[in-house]
Order: sequence, then structure tokens, then C-alpha cells
Amino acid sequence: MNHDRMEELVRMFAGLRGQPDTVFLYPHTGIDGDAIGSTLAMLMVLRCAGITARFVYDEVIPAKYGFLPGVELIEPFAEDLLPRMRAEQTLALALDCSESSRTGRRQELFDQAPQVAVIDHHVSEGESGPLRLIDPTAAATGELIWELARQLERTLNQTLIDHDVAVLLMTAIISDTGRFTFSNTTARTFAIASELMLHQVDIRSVVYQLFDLTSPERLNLTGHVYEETRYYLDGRVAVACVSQELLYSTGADASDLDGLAGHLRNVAGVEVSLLIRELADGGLRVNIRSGASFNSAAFARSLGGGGHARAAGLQLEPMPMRQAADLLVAKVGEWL
Ligand SMILES: [Mn+2]
Repeated sequence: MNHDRMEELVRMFAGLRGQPDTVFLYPHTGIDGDAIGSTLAMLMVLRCAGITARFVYDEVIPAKYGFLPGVELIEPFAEDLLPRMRAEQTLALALDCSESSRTGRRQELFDQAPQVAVIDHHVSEGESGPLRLIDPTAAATGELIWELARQLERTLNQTLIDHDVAVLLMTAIISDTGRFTFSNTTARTFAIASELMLHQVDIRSVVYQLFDLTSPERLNLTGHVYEETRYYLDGRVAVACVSQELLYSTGADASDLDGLAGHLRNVAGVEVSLLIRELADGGLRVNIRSGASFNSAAFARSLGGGGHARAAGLQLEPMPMRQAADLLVAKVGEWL
């Protein structure tokens, strides 16, 4: 069925070549390496194929993605541009997400698109449709973009994947597989990475920018988070809370928390880790990481969130973080 949907998407894009249509690309808010890498790659592939495409985003792009080729093509979203964008948009393409609720301030624009397509690898219970390619067996949306671009190359008999696109897709895949170490990594992942390496991707530099490059602020924040992590249910659950004040006092920003929830899960005996972060509006963002004994995706969905079996997230209304921790630990206890 996914095969048919891929064909359908390729046929649709091939038909847009040289047409007055404009495709708007929608990676999810809280952009990550897969979302930005996949979206920029898709933008370049579409433009190379003679299809008008735009990547408008409504948050600040984290500095660590500044090295990506084409990052300057991302247009900042502004409300006063809405009427013109609305008039121009003929297709909204969601990438690395499948619901308009993940598109932040761009949601209104997304919802008003005459046609919607989806390319995603997150488990979803949403509607199904011919232009919704959702493949949870893909380690990253980047894998799906690779397969789509290859097929579009064959259909149009034109080269679309160059060195820059290869760097972007490698970034997407390396991000979502934790540099090829997460359990989502498959033979397909390596097969695609192998093809990408034929474009002379500087993998050391990509990994350095994504994972190893750090700062005094980040080390400081990490130290505080580790020190204040609490353990519950005989050490099976680890919970860390990060207030706006901690971010401010350490000079760190939210992207400096990337990977921390996973580190907490690595503590011997911990089956589930929760990283609770206070947002600017007082709401809470919760990152969940788990071992095989706990389905993070199902747990997150039960509270309005989503994600993968071992890595998921959800959002809570404003409340004290300790109260949220108690509430979530009690719920996790019911699930364990
Ligand atoms: Mn992804």
C-alpha cells in the first residue's frame, strides 16, 4: 500500500512540473534534524525538478542547523503575509508529521490548502488518504524523501539528488537514528546511507555539528539537570524538570536539552525517563524515552501526544512541574 502511495505522490509531483502551482512544505514545530533535513532536501529536489516550492517556518531555527546547505532558503513566517501565501498555495505537504496541529502558527495556512499531502514515519491514527505516505518502518522521514526523490528521478529522467541533498538526507537519517544506533536503524537505513556516501558526504562534520559540538552553557545546564533528576518506583522511572529560570540562569536554550531524556533512560534500572520542560507560556513539554517494556507512543497518545515506541512527547497545560511529575509518574506506574 505504501508502494502505491509513493507512486501516487511521484505521479502528482511529476504533474506539477512547470505548472503555476506552489507547494508549501510543513515540517513540525520544534524542528529536529530529520524534519529540517528532509524538508530542505524536498525543497531542493522539487525546485530542481521545476516545481515551485516554499519552506516557511514560524520559529527560530536552532543555531546547530546553521551548517546545513540551503538553510538560507527558509522563509520566516509572518501573519501579514498570510493572504498572499494563501492565494499562492495549491498544495500543503506535511513532513515528519501528519497533523496540522503540529504546524504552529502556520496551521491556519495549512488548513486552508486546497490539497494536502503527508510524508511521515510516526505512528498515526489519523485519517487515511491517497496522498498520505506514512511508513513507521522508516527510521527517518529522510529515508522516504530519498526513495521519493529516486523515483522522481526515474520518472522525469533527470538527476535531482546532488551533494547538498545528500548532506541534508544524511543529517535527517543520522539525527533520527542517533548516528545509526537506535533500534529503528535497519538494513534499509544503511543501504540509503551507502548511496548518500557516494556523494562524498563529510560524515564526521555532520555528526560533530549534530551531536558533539557543545558549549559551556549546555554543559552547565546538563550538570544541573543530572543533579536534580529524581527516581521513582524503585528506580524504574527517572524524572527531570527544567524551568524557564534554569534555562535563563545557565544561559542555555531549549535545544541544549536534546538527547538528555535519552541519557536519563540509560541509567541502570530505569525503564522510562521523563524530561519535563516549562515553556514560555507556562505550559509543559514532556519528552518520554523508554525501554522495550513500555510503549512511549501509546502512553503519549493517551495524553494527547505522540511519537515512537521508545521516544515520544506530549504537552500539558500550565501547572507546577512537580505536580506534573507526580501525575505522570502515577500514570506511568499504571502502564508499567
Ligand atoms: Mn523523524
